[in-house]
Amino acid sequence: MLIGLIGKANVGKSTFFSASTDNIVNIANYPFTTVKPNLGICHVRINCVCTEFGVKDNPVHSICIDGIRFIPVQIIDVAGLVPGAHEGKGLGNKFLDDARQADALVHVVDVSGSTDSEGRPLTPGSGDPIGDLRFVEEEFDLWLVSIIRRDMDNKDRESSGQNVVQVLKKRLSGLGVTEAALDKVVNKLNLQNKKFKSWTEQEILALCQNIRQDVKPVVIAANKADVSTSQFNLAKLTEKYTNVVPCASELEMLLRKAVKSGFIHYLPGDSSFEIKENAQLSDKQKQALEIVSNFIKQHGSTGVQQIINLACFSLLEKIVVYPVEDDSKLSDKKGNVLPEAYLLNKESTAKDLAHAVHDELGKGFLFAIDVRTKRRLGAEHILKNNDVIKIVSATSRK
Ligand SMILES: Nc1nc2c(ncn2[C@@H]2O[C@H](COP(=O)(O)OP(=O)(O)OP(=O)(O)O)[C@@H](O)[C@H]2O)c(=O)[nH]1
Ligand SMILES: [Mg+2]
Repeated sequence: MLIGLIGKANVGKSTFFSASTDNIVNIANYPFTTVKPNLGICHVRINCVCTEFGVKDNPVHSICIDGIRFIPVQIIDVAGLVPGAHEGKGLGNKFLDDARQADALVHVVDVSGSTDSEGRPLTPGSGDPIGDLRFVEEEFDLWLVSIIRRDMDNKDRESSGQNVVQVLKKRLSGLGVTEAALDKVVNKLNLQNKKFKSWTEQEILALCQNIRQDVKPVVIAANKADVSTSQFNLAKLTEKYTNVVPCASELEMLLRKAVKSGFIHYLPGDSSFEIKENAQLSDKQKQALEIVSNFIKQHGSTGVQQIINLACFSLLEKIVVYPVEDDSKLSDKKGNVLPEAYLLNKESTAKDLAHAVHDELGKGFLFAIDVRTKRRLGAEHILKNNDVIKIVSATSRK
């Protein structure tokens, strides 16, 4: 699973990236700090089944702390957009190619209104977050248009005899656009029988807008919500858009630094933190933590973890499944208890899980066992969230 961070220049995309990955990248209060994409690993947070089973787990790829499991997910931070990016303004929009594989997007907005449309610093409150959001959506659509238009003249003549969906599928490969999704959009716009060559600009744009909405689900990270000018814009944003989460990436980054320095007890996504008794804090550090504490009290969290979880579980509707090899010890062959937690698509089957673990395991799939009920499950059995599953296969993992 890949999350793509997009947005206007200088809104806090790289701060969100750093806060969610512990991977500190260039951050500065001017546009185009990020030129090359940053790819990293963030985590979704869930309640682990180790608590229910009363076992001490030792995960191999995820992390479990006191019954809270963090499952890795990829995240990519790209350069910021400005109006006219499709005409080459700012850094253009070609860099969105780096985020084309994203399953879900986090659209970062400066909800405090402290930047103009090109990302230059402004007096807080004077910017226009809704206007920013709209132009970024438009630039994203125009980037999709450019993909469709790429080599249209030469390639389309050859392919003009083909079904429209086939032509588009080829063009949009690598964007995660399925044939079914394309079919739906083309039919909705009533374009299924129209020769692709004769589509108008308006029709191509409408197609791209619909593809964006259907194929690239979005969470809006209303960032810099710690700035006092945010309240008004936040209310306007939530009125007009769904999936808006107030967020203060900078504060999350500060908390993670405080954890690393051994000053506080805090897990990403917690609704509070505790200063350790022996922490030697300067007045400045105490003040900074006080600001974070007030923000968390008001909003329930810094918003960063909530956004990642929302992308994974609400937008992409993933479920978590724990495969084990030994159903009495809940372990793998090496004795690691609840070693893996897989994020699978809703409606995934027992055989899909086997393939996700290892292709060989999937090929030789015989049956699976639901560890809770001891029931035998067939290949097509649909898994549910939090299932713990043993797979029995003719071909085991080497
Ligand atoms: N108050 C406040 N400032 C923030 C927050 N997040 C980021 N900033 C500030 O916003 C400015 C821009 O942050 P970046 O993370 O570099 O923004 P970006 O969107 O990656 O910028 P480009 O790469 O230039 O497009 C920096 O001065 C950050 O310190 C936040 O949650 N609150
Ligand atoms: Mg950046």
